[in-house]
Amino acid sequence: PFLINLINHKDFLEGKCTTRFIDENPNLFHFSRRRDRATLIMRFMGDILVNGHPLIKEIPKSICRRKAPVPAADRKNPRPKGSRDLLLEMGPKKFTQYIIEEKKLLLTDTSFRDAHQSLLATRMRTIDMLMITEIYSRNHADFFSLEMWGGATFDTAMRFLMECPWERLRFMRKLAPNILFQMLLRASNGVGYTNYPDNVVKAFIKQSAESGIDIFRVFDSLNWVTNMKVAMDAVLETKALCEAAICYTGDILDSKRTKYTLGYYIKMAKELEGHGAHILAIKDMAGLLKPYAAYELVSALKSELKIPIHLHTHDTSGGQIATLIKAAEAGVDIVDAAVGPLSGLTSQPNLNTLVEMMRFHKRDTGMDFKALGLLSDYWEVVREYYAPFESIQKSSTAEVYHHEIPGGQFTNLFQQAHSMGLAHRWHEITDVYADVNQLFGDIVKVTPSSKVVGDLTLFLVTNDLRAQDIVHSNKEISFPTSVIEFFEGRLGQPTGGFPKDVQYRILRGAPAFTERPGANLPPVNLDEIKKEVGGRISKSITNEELMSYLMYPDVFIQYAEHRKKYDDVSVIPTDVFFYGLPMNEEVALDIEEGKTLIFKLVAISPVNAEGDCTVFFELNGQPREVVIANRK
Ligand code: 3PY
Ligand code: ZN
Repeated sequence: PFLINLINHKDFLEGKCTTRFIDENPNLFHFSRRRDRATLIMRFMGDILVNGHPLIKEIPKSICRRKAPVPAADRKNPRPKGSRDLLLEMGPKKFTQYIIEEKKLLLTDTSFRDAHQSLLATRMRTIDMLMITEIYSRNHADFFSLEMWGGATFDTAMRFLMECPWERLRFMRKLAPNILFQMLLRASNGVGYTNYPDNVVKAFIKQSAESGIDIFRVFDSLNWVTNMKVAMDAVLETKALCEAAICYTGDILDSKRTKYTLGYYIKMAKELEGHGAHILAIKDMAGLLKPYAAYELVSALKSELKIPIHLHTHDTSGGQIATLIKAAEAGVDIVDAAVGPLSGLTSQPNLNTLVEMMRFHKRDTGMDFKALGLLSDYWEVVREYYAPFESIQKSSTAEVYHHEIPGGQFTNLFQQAHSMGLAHRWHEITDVYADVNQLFGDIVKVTPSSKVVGDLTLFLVTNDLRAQDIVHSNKEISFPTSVIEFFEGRLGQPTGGFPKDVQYRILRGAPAFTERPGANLPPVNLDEIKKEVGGRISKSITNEELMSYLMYPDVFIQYAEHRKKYDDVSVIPTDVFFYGLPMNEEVALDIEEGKTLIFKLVAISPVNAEGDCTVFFELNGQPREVVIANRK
């Protein structure tokens, strides 16, 4: 088998091997039998039936197993021309000019990313996205963009869903080549929670653009422009659009809040434009930008900048559609919204409603009511699959103006609190969150700075401490690592600096950085790590997988082991993935083009003396069984 592996190796065939070839290719020694993918996937499905899915603590009373209705589309004719076709045709400069001249209010649909990040703890799976992507491309080529990648989706895809984020991107790209794909990038924090070395950030961006991203929304969690430049420069080296963000916090209309004023935002926006941004984003991650403030901010930005403006908000207060409308009146070019069933509360405002509210106005989006309704019908059913991940929040709330928790953090923080047995203390948690923000000197709160505030909040609540106790008591406290690192300056510098007394207390007088964190991180040897990881998982890895490893080393290894053990579980429909296949029912899995596996569940044996169950299936009509250790 070694020889067969060797003579089939691409580099060997091309005569490119050196004397180190064998050392550099550990996979040559990987003489695996031809993997029987069906058996591996069957093992996963058997495990779910016997032990349940580890993410599902409580099976919902009624499990939704309805197929989400996919609208009809004309698949015979070429796809309509979309925003991506225009960008490729015109290039960034002309394209942004076209945006500015366009009268219509342009729309980004966040359903594939922020909407489920904010409502369903980012648990939406690739299969539910792929089923509808082509419909977007054929029936909805009038969207400005689909926000469908980045933020927390990268981490959760591997950590919880056991699927590859890059495959999601590439498969969606294939199905919708005509609409712009947009991602959220945390500047030097990539799609992670910490600053990465500059060469990692650059390599990640280059790979993301090659794999299909057209617009990078780049933001820094402390609005520290110094920390955004490496990422912005790297985007500007690709053919993609660089959309740089000002993160909005506070209230520009409140004259008592003197840190985050209109002048502060204008100054930052001009700096970003000066650094080459193609588009400016107003990233209102918690939904604090009130309608009249939006009117002032957008009007001022429109008169000060030459680049288009793209507004993002969250509807936690219930009033943010008014913000979008006032922003449209002030001339905002593009706004984010989510299709009805994935909108509202901590997600974006309702896209279908916004379209109707703008109907017959001079900035009418021109989008079709019925076609959008059909998208809603699809997402409505999909949301039901994820019932266990819904947050407790049933209604919109003005409380957000007090706690300022970003929409994308809200459900995650709640899930965390829930798993720590603190769900019943949720309102206390949101109060402490607001206190911790004040303790930190009123910072911009967005991933990862918001995670630091969240970590300290949960720490204080579990230890029955108050934010004020930190400075005023001499008690020995072992703070969460993220809090120590934040005060060490590892995420960067907050506006106005760190409060000195709090910093002294948390670092116990140890010194902190004041320069850009990435400037102190040595570059990573990408080739060496690639080989090392290949050795660890006995399989050579792609550049995309290398990026996954660099962002999340342990999570990637755990995901890769899972994939080796169970193959690609992303092909399993969501109801079967989370809740198991019902008895005597069939499921068809398309494991690759032209290859379908049809599984039917026939029986599950009682637990035997060894603690195992046997699960009996029919696979494409043939009896198959799998023995599963009962861990319950
Ligand atoms: C993220 O970084 O994931 C966000 O959604 C920030 O708002
Ligand atoms: Zn958001």
